[in-house]
Amino acid sequence: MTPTRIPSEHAEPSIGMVHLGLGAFHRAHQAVYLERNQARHDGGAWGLCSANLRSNRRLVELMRERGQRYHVAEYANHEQVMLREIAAIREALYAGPDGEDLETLLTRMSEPGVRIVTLTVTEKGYHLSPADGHLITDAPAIAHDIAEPTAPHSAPGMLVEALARRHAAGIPAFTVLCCDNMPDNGTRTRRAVIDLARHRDERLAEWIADSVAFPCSMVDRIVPAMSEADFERLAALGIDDPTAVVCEAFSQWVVEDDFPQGRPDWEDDGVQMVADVAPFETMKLRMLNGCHSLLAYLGTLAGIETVSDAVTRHAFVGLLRRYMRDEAAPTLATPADTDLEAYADRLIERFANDSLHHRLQQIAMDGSQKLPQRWLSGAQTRLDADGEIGCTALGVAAWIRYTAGNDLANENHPVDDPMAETFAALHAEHHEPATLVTAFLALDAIFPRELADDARFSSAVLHAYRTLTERGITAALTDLDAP
Ligand code: CS2
Repeated sequence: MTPTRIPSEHAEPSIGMVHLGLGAFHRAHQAVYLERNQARHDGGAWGLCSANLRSNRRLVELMRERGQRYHVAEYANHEQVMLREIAAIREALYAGPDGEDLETLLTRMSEPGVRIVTLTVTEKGYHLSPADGHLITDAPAIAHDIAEPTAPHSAPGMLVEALARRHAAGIPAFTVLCCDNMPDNGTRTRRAVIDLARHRDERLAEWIADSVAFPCSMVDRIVPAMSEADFERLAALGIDDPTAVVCEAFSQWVVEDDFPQGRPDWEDDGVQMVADVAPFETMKLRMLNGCHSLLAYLGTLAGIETVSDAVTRHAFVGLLRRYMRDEAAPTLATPADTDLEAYADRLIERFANDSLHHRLQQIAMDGSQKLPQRWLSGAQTRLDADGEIGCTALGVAAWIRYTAGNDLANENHPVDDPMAETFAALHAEHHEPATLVTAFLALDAIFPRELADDARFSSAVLHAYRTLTERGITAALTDLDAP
């Protein structure tokens, strides 16, 4: 295979944007759009300062050693790969409690030249209740930031402190652009920041409410965590880069156009700038991420390791198609010009990309934070219309079984979730499917009351749970077809 190579040759941009959450997704998504922008402007005003807040200090060190130049390998399939060199990140920081860069990060966020702060800190990084979006003030990082607001630990805390400094210095606020997979992600981020600011100073909270824009956005690109095998594959292509990222060729970014302090001319880099992101966001969360989570829990229970392995099985593809057609698509106010059938076909193709080795366990993590927007709000809409919810109920049953920490053949897997201890306690306490399912559905941080109390939903989950655990996955899938 001969990869196509795109080197980075532009001049150094000045820093105009700070990013919180320097993970693989940021490097393979936002930074790639900005690389294009900087190539067109030979540098320009929108260089990135990107920080890790709590984890992966080593990555930051490695990036610095390499002057923040790294590679993104975009695989269309295993014959077609594009190797991009990215130099969009001017500065990499580690702002964790044991790091020395927190002050540098806050200083950067307070500079007048920084006009946008973007975030990919994952759903749990906002410390909002997944079910209703209120700020969890007793989460340790938030409790810390309420007590010690000038040396924050959480992403909302960093935003509040930086905005407080700008306010005090008379510097206009930056725009906050959330790039995590949450519904109304800008509105949710706004809530986290304003609620937290209120604990500190009501006037600051009001200033934020009046003067900070929190546009919503939808991000889409499949970027698996890197494995040793990925690095070896890249070495065979001549790329010896411990900070490289592998991803799919597909990429989409839809952004609400609300940037009072200015923004890059992103529309010329392939970003869709729109007035309302919600139809795009809901479609992507329920269709793509909803399917991902179905595969993650059912596939892991069946001992399958990756997304592409799972979709070699007809029964799984059948489940995804049925879920998208009968349970997700009917709930969507589709963006103009969207053909949902073609969108669904394209998703199945993307899942089948076997160059990605996208591990189901990676998707399965943090289910408590993901289920509401991927499955539960859609299920409620379906029930309101007397529609189908069988695939979603099977997904919820599989997730409950998954949180026991082993698969249907009793092979163990880690349960990586902020609520993992609660799940373990429920499994230890309840051995009867009926009481176990009832106890899980009573977790109101995840399940809205109306849905949990709907007998159509709870009995479908219980039925699916019994079938899955007593008769296996094939029976549970076949059972969906039963009248
Ligand atoms: C995945 C997403 O890990 C997960 O939960 O569903 O990261 C998914 O790969 C991206 O949202 C694709 O855009």
